[in-house]
Amino acid sequence: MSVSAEKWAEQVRAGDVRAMSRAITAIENYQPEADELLRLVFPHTGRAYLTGITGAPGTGKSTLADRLAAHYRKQQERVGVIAVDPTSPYSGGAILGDRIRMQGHAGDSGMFIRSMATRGFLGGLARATAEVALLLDAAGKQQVLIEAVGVGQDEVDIVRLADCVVVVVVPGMGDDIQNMKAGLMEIGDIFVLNKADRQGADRLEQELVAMLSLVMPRDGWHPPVVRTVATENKGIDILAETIGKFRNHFETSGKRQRKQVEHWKRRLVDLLESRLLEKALGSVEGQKRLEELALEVAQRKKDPFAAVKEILAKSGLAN
Ligand SMILES: Nc1nc2c(ncn2[C@@H]2O[C@H](COP(=O)(O)OP(=O)(O)O)[C@@H](O)[C@H]2O)c(=O)[nH]1
Ligand SMILES: [Mg+2]
Repeated sequence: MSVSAEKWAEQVRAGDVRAMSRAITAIENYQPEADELLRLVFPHTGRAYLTGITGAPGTGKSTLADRLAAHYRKQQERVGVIAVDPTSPYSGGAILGDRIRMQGHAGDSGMFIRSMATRGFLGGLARATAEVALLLDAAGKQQVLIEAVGVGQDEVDIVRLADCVVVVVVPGMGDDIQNMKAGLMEIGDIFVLNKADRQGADRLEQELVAMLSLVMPRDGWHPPVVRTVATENKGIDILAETIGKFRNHFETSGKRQRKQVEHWKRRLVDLLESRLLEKALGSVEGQKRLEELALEVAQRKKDPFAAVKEILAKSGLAN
């Protein structure tokens, strides 16, 4: 490492793009210095507002995130965007696909866009995303947008770390509501009916509203439906306003703190789990011993409880 962790943390806090990129790579690769960096910047976090944007591929999440980001920038808010969607047109702040869409943000120092690799993550994608969000928070980004395809548990975990979860649906995707994952229905704080320029928008809205009326309001909040045409920048201001309302609702009712405590409880358990695993099986011999024990258990030479007991004893974790 060419600079000290302290210097690095300072650069991150100043929003230095190279320092941030290096930090994100360190997080992605689970490098020990990432922990040290996060430890140093942690006291300077807790100010960013995290909005998760999820929905099926092609519903317009990237377009919405992009437009929402532009909206916040117009209000002089600093924005960070994390795209956990392999098909997203962002790449490390550069544009891969849709040039026109991102052109407006190129060279804007108040905006940081990062697309995360989605494969082969140690400790899970949700962990890496949460840590990158912390980093953006430390760098003074006031609005952090997290785009994730809403398909698997991993993605649900990703958006769960957000303060506000926006679920995007579009007309014309078969029996839309019926196909929608029950999990998505439950985690959505705000539903966006994007591509409202398309046929079937009215019907979908009716279905959505009917469905949402059956969902119990959470702490007095009824998830509203916002119609947008992201490509035409329509409805973005109302979406931003609705996110603001949600934020106010939870901040004034003190529920945000409770959510945060829940969040950190989960994160602490995750951390503990990975640290314990590291301690128990992190070494080369640990891995070898795991293989041997698994074989012995498979051959019924040993029972799994004895095997675990042995691992714990070896790593000094048993009393
Ligand atoms: N007609 C229409 N097309 C849209 C709208 N929003 C996004 N799209 C298009 O839908 C496609 C997928 O958008 P994208 O943002 O990449 O979706 P993602 O996969 O959910 O991130 C792109 O071709 C967009 O230009 C919209 O409101 N109306
Ligand atoms: Mg996308």
